[in-house]
Amino acid sequence: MMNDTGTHVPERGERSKKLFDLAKSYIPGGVNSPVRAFSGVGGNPFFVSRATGSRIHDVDGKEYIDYVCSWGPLILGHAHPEVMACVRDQTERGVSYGAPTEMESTLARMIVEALPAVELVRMVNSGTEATMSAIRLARGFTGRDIIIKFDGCYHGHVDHLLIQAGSGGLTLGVPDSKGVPADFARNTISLPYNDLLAVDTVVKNHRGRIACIILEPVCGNMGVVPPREGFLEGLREICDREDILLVFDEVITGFRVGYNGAQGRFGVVPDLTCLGKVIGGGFPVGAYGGRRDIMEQVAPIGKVYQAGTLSGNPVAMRAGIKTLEVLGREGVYDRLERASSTLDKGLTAAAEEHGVDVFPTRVGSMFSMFFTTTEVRDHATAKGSDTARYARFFWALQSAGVNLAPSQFESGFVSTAHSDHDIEETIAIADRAFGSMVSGGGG
Ligand code: KE4
Repeated sequence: MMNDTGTHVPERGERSKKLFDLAKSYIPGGVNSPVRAFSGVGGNPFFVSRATGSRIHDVDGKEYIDYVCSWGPLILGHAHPEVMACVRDQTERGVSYGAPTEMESTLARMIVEALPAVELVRMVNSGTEATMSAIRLARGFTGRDIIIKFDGCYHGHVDHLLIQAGSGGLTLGVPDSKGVPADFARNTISLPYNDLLAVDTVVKNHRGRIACIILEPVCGNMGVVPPREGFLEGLREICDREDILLVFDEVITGFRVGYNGAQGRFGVVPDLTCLGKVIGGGFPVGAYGGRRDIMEQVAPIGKVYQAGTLSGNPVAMRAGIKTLEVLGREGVYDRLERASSTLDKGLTAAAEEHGVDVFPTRVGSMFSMFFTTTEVRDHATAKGSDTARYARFFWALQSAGVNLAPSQFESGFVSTAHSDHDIEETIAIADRAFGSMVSGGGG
């Protein structure tokens, strides 16, 4: 069948089709998170039966090499045996207590020891909770209301962060989701990523009123867009000069681009850090942490309230602890880097050989490939890429058993479970896909 961008979309298996119809009877769009509905590439999702290592299997018996990895958490691959053993052991001891456990301190200590910016950390249940709480804390600590974010950075579905910049990004933002009162947008300014001049201009226009600047230090939500040379350092200088808090949303990059996060990789220390995904090893965990003097403003010792029934959940803590333990072993990130670099170079070479214009981006084991001839450095240039060609590439790989992110504006992830054979097979499949895109006129 053809989707509305003229891309050939292979028929889904019968069981996935039936399950999608059933899901749509009870769940909005049939999914519990919009991006899973495949609207980014036009077509329907497969339904999963199981997954292990680098492979995910759908209910119709098809197997895929998986580069979504649950949108980042599964840096060790699906159902890592050591993580699963810890989870099984914990479930025998009870799955939630509503009272403190040593495990929470163990994971907190591991995070504090790994991330230069973090002296105290609070566990929550998602990345959204982490960023929402960090913003509240920044406002409570500074007594200021305005926040600066960047177009294309996604920080979860917090009302005041679902904001698209007004024209030029120098005006106050307007909501880009229904249900967000205009008043909530009044204190959010969204600017072009990698544009220090725009930040400096806005900061001077609103001197003394800006609580924080929040960003993904490597953006993963417009495809992968790395910080340009000096961007992170420049933000640090502006924040120091203006007493603004610098907040790194490391929900994706935390323990992904290195054991010390983006803050360790780029050597820029924020005041607050938001975490999620990898630190839960596939279970619902988020966290926010930072300078002790700031974090001590959080209830019960401070006046900034935040709470959560399942925060610090024992099962999730055990999964997170084991995940970070495995990541902390000698050579793990070197292996991830080698595999990710081989994939990146192989895909790029295959595209070039077939004369397909691509702009590949990668930081560590998070990667994307834009179909464009221009450098992608922010939301505008990312949106200017050819998303219809991405969709054709996506479906060519999906048909051949490779599961990429079903949207140009997401990241792909390599895990420690991706073998050399997986990488070679992916490159060979992509080579054929590029060839068909050219010969089929879709080039
Ligand atoms: P969650 O509330 O989805 O756990 O985390 C929100 C969040 C915060 N910050 C960053 C940088 C994020 O990438 C996310 C969530 N990421 C998306 C995909 N890029 C999750 C996938 C989905 O929405 O289903």
